[in-house]
Formats: sequence, C-alpha cells, structure tokens
Amino acid sequence: MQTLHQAALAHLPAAADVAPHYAAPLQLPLYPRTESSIGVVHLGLGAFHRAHQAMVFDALLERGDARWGVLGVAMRSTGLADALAAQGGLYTVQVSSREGPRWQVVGAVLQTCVAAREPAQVVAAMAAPGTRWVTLTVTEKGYGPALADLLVQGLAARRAAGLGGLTLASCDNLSDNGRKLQKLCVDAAAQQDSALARWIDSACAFPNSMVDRIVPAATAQQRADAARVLGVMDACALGTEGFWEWVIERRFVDAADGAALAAVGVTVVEDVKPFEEAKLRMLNGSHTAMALIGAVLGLSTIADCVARPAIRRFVYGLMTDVVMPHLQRPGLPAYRDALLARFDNPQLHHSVHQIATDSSLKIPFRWQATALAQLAAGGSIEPLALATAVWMRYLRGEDESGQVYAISDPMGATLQATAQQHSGDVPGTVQALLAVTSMWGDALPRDARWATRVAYWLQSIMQHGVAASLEACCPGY
Ligand code: CS2
Repeated sequence: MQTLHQAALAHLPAAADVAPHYAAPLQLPLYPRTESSIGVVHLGLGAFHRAHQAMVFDALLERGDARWGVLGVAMRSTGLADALAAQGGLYTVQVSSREGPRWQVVGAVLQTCVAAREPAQVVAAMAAPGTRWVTLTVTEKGYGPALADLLVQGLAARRAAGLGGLTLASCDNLSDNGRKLQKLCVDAAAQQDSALARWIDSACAFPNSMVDRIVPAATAQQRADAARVLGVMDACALGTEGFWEWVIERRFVDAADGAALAAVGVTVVEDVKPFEEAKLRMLNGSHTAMALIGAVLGLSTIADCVARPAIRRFVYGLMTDVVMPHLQRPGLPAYRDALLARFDNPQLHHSVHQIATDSSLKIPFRWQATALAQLAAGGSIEPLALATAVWMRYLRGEDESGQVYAISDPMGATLQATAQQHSGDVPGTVQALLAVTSMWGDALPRDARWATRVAYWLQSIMQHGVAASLEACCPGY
C-alpha cells in the first residue's frame, strides 16, 4: 500500500469507494499547500498540537489565508517529526463525536524538525520574516532553561534582523501560562542583554490561553482504520473527540489576528482566567483523580473509570461540591455534564497511565487551589483528600490485584522512595508526602484538617480498598 503524501492527495478515493459500508465523511486539505508559508513555529510537536491548533491553522489556510502554515518542532524525540516529514507533513485525524466518526487529512504542518537535533533551524524559523507566531505545548516540565535558551536565541536573531516581535502563545495546562512564558524569556534574555530583554517585553506578545481537546496517544488500531478509509498508509494517524476549545487573551502583535482566529471558532477574550481555572480544576483535576484511581484499581481507560458508578459519583461530587463553588466560568452545571459525557466517549481509549504521567507536576495546578479554597470556606474536602490518598497509594507502583506498573514522573523515584520508607505507617506517609512543597505549597501541609482527612482516607484504602473508600466518600449522588 502507498504512503500518504502530497501527490497522493489528488488520488485519494472518496471514503465510500474504499469501504462502501463506511459512510464517515473524509475532509482533505484542498488549499494550495505549496503556496502556503510558515507563519507559526510550534514547539512540542505531538498528538495534542496535531489534533487541536494545527487543525485551527488548517481551517485558516482553508479560508485562503496562506500565512498560517506550521513548522512543527519536536523538542527531542525524532520519530514523529521524521515520520511526518516523510509524508510531507500530512496526517489523518479521526474525530469521534456522538454523531459518529469523521476523518480529516490535515495539511497545516508544512515542515518538521527536532529542536535538540536542528536548533539552528528553529532559530532561523523564528527569525524569518514570514513567521508571526510561536505556539507551545511542551508540557508542564518543559518550562526550563533549555526552552528559554532556544526562544531567546530565536528572538535575538529576529531582533538582529530588524524584524518586529512575535506572538508567543503557551498552550500548556499551567495557570497564567502566557505570563509565565514571558517571564521565562525576559529573565533569560536579561542575563545576556538588557536591551534584548526590553525588546522582548515590549515588541512581543504573550497571551494567556486555555486549550482543550482530549487527544489520547495514537494507537495501531487508528493507523489501521485510517489505511482502510484512505486507501493509503498513514504512520501518523491519530484520533480525538469532536469537542475542542481554544480561549485566548486578546494580546497579539498583530491585533487583526484576534478576528482571524475568532472566525474559525477560537474564543478571544480579555481575561482567560475563568476559562483556565474551570478547565484545569474540572477537567484536568478530575482526569488526574480518575487516572490514579483507575491505575490502583487496574482499569485501563477514563471511559472504564466513569463506567463504574462509584467513580462517576465521585467525579460528579468532586466537581459539584468541591470545585465548582470557586469557579467563575458561566454555565458550570452544563460544563460539568458535558465533561462527564466527554469522559464517557468509548472511542477515545484514553489511558489512565498516560494521564497519570508527571502527576507531581500536574497536581499543583489541578487540585491545590481547590483544596485551599474549600479549607478556607470550611467546605467539603473529602473527594480531594481521598484523591490525594489514592495518589499516595499509587506510588506503590502496584495495583490492588498485584499488577506492577511503571510511574513516569521526574519526581517518581524520590516520591516512591519516600512512600516506601514509611510503608505501613499511615500518618508518617501522609506527613512525609505532604511535605513536598513543590506539590502542595506551604499552606496545605500545615492545615491539620487536610492532613487528618488525607490520613483517614489512606487508612481506609489500606484497610478496605479504593472501591469501598469511593463508595464511602460519595454515596449521595
Ligand atoms: C490530561 C490532558 O494527560 C493529561 O494530563 O488531563 O492531556 C487533557 O486530556 C487535556 O488537557 C484536555 O484538554
């Protein structure tokens, strides 16, 4: 079978010809890709970008605005960047919504490279006249000196070339992500050249933004399905849900970009905070809780988790009684119900271990503010205290039926050693693990009610198991 590439596009048969029984629509990039130029340098080429922002840029290209082609930059791993390059940047997305599946070949990624292998190409792209944006999905742990160095080099080259600034949009699940990126760049530049730091601060724009779409890691099944529908092989095929949201702060180098993005469904607002908080604490907060619960119970996906009545009640209770009282996003009950429906999507196969990856870096953004707000208000903390106890149990690296799993987390080894050291001693475990201030801050570990309730639930898990503890925690829904 042939491989997906530009010349193959013209010959892709309609889906119905390939598989007459398969009625799903297939959308192709019909705009002239060769006439599109790179306007966006995306750092963190992975599944999420390809099923989210790249599809937004694809829609802009489809409308005839040729400035939104993407250079997809993988930070370190070469596999995807090279596989995409071999396909001329083309790949297929299977979008599974309640109305059924549809397929789309996305054309926005015009080139790819690997930052660790071709740093000069990234710097040159940032300093190219046609480049207008840098977008980032480098994950929570990506915001370190290596990223700062790369961006500062690119921006310095751009300034040296006498060009205007860039709009740099962090699209990671961090609170205040634009401001954090701005500080990272400006601080790093200031160490070399204060004039450069001032230029970055004044000529570039760092909008905060919230992105949302559930995009599980691609599977062999998706690649096989894509081949069946397209009639060509696509090594980069992936799947996602129908829902997507991108809410971005109105803060652009080119003010007209707001209207362009809005025209293809992006929400441009003055303040992202209400959207960001709702998303991080409702969606991601529930995700992390379910991922840890699922891992300890031996379940494999989020859909498996919400199919269990006790877990569903737990997530409903967590969102309704604990998280929602502190959020400003309008329409929260409907937002919650929509989230539960999204978690239910049986097509997604979203692995609990994928979501549990890097939990020590995710939990601060997902749980901490909620716990503090509930404690201050004297509200219920039970579901979050239970989730925290489940995280402590998760560190054993073995589910309740004795199956061993790997913990993928930069702090994993340290945290596991701490848990191991206090094994069998519930108060000691809780005290030692709550003392990790990078996860819990200063205030939470000092709160006696918090520590007591976490210890209560850890004891309950050790004695009765996670399932019985969940039943006891949220019986009323
Ligand atoms: C998930 C997110 O892996 C994770 O930590 O919670 O990737 C989540 O699927 C996305 O943020 C949804 O927009």
